Amino acid sequence: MKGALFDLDGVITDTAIYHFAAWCQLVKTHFDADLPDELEEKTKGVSREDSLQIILDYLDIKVSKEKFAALAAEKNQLYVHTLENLSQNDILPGISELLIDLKQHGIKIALASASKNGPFILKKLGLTNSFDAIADPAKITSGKPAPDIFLAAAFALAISPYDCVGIEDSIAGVTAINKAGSVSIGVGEDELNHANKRFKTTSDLNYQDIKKAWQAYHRN
Ligand code: B16
Ligand code: MG
Repeated sequence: MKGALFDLDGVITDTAIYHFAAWCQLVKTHFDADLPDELEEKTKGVSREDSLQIILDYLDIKVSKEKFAALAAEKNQLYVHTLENLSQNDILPGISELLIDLKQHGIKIALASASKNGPFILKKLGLTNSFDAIADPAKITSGKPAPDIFLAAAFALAISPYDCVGIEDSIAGVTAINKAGSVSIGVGEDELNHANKRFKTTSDLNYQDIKKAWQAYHRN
């Protein structure tokens, strides 16, 4: 194990509620509609544009290209506005310790988030220096569940994806790690049973158990 590829939302900090609140507000304003909770799970880890398409399909609404771009931009404004007070206090439990432990064991660390706000959020959390690389989601062809962002993150570390673990909280994200050929570490419930190893919460994540999971996978 040489590299650790981290998802952001749901693993490092919990911005999912802000994403979904912004989508709900957008849809209420423009279409006077409400979104069911299950759409939060369906848009987790999914790019801004793909999330908007999922929401429009659910509402059975078609919009022009221009309107689509304007809606995506407005959602982002609403979302970024809610991030204003984000700070070190918003780092999920166990993550700061894990990042330090990985570094002490010589493991390189990269961000593999679908979010174009990733660098801004890491800065707000005071974690920019903990990362050796940040994969740019604007430069990849296909979002999660495609493996592209995890492949880009491993490439940015100059490490083979086979020598990396990926840490994810979303269904699409775990699928993406598996397709990339890295060892998938899921953080969540049974919906992540396709992960090579699953932890219930970020507090349960630790270097020794992650390393064991990596070794067990490579023994098989
Ligand atoms: P943005 P992750 C994902 O982050 C979120 O889970 C998802 O809800 C969001 O649509 C996506 O980032 C894009 O974010 O609009 O900020 O570019 O889980 O991949 O870290
Ligand atoms: Mg996530």
